[in-house]
Order: sequence, then structure tokens, then C-alpha cells
Amino acid sequence: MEAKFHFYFFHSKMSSTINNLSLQDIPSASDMRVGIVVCEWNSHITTPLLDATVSTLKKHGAKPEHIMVRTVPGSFELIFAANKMVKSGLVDGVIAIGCIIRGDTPHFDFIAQGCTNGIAQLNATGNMPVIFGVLTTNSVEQAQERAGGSLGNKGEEYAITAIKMIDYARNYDR
Ligand code: DLZ
Repeated sequence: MEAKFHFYFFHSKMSSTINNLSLQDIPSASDMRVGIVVCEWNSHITTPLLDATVSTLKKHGAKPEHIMVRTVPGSFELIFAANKMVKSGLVDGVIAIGCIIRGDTPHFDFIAQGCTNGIAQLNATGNMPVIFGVLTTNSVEQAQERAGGSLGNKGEEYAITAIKMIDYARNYDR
């Protein structure tokens, strides 16, 4: 465990990245159970995010039967559903996927803030990582760019972040 921490510390300049996310030394997910909660709201965005998340988990060794996917209406419900998954003991980490797009009313701010705070609270108080896979954008176009468009698919980042954080948690559990 110690050697691993040192490795991360001394190799801060990573050449292979998705944006700022290092793609080097990603742990195997072959023994990881990952829960995913995904929103129906803006499903034309959340579905490609989900697809990329699942395919990236599999690419890194996760077994299909160890990936649990559940659907909720909107991003505000992610908190409740993710909390249930955390407490179920059936998974090692959770990825919450949603897409909140700014509209004409202040609703965007309340939903985005509530969702962010709720997921942050789960991370601060729970015993496993809950990955914040929620796009908050000013337009549909911005969301599309990040869900398989010109800026890639953030689902890949969610999956890799989940794998890294489950591995991180395990290093403390041992
Ligand atoms: C109500 C609402 C609005 C206006 N916009 C979004 C959105 O852009 N993305 C999203 O995931 N959910 C939205 N919702 C639904 C709320 O998340 C929630 O489902 C309802 O307020 C019911 O609790």
C-alpha cells in the first residue's frame, strides 16, 4: 500500500489523460461491484453517459453481473437512491448520473445545489465513494458536447474515477 501512495506522489506529471484525469495505472475492476443510479430527466444525455460509464467499467475488467443499474426520475432523487445503494452493502461504490440544464427559472440552481450538496454529504459520511456524474450546463448543446460530442463522453471519467476511488477505499479498509 505504501509503495502505491509513493508512486502516485512522485509521478504527478502524467502523459496519458482524459482532460485532467490520469489514465495510467488504473486498477483492475475485475472484483469491483459498482452501482449506478441514472436519471430519466434529459435521458437523451444521461443514456449516452450511462452507456460510456458501463462500457468503460467493463473495459477495465468489471463483470457485467457486478454492475447494478437503477433509474430515478430526476437529479434530486439521486441522493436518496445513491444512499440506498450505499447502505445495501451490495456494491463497493456508486456512480450518480444526471444532467441538469439551466432553464428560465431559478429551479436549476436549487436542483443543482441540492443534488451537489446531497452527494457531497454521502461522500463525507458514508463508507464508500459516490461519484458525482451530474452535468450542469447552460444549454442542451453543452450537455451534448460532453455526452459523446466534441468534448468526449464524461461517462468514461465517471467510471475511471469510481474504479480509482474504490481502490483508494480498499487501501484504507485493509
Ligand atoms: C424539475 C426539474 C427541472 C426543472 N430540471 C431538471 C433537470 O434539468 N435535470 C434533472 O435531472 N431534473 C430536473 N428536474 C426534476 C428534479 O430533479 C426532481 O425530479 C423533481 O424536482 C422532483 O423531486
